[in-house]
Amino acid sequence: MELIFATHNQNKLLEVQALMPSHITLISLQDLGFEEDIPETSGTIAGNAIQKVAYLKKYYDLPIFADDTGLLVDALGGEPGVYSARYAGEGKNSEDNMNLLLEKLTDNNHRDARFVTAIALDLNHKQTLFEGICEGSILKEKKGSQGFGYDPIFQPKGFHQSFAEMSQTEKGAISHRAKALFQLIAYLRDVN
Ligand code: ITT
Repeated sequence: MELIFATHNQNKLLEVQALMPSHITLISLQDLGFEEDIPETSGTIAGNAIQKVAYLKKYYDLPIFADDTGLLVDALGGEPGVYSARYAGEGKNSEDNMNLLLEKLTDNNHRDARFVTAIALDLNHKQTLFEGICEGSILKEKKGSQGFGYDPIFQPKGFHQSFAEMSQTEKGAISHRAKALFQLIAYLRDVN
């Protein structure tokens, strides 16, 4: 089957491509030549995933899914959460976002955090939501150069490396995104 993945984030696309079974053909926004920004103005992670799918649905009548992800830090009351992409402000990048987070946690030893991914699917005009969570903690400094976003400062629970020190396969075995995606894949297998 063919499935549109409504993301402009090439790193997400690569992670998802690596985990998709061969009977599902992923169509990227690049494949479609769709360059428009997709609004993400909902107050929740799940709401943003639903919003991205609904936006693309206006243009394409194919099965579509979208991923919205946030990093929730306990000591900051769940920040940056739904604001993860623009934590340090509009026009800022992942380095700025990580620096701000590290600054806010300076001298704080309570560093528990989790990544939450919501995947929204529209299949034959029926909407379904899947969620994946990866528990971990925020490191005191950046470690590693793989992955993307907040990966250099996030250490998943039970591991001694940051996500950015892991290969794509290692991250893909335990990540928030993989957990949500495996549910999506199982759902698609059951409905077909
Ligand atoms: P799309 O909306 O086009 O899919 P995006 O980069 O805007 O791409 P999100 O809103 O879901 O994606 O991401 C929110 C922020 O969280 C953004 O800064 C990402 O870099 C970061 N992020 C998402 N997934 C991540 C992951 O697996 N590891 C580290 N950071 C991640």
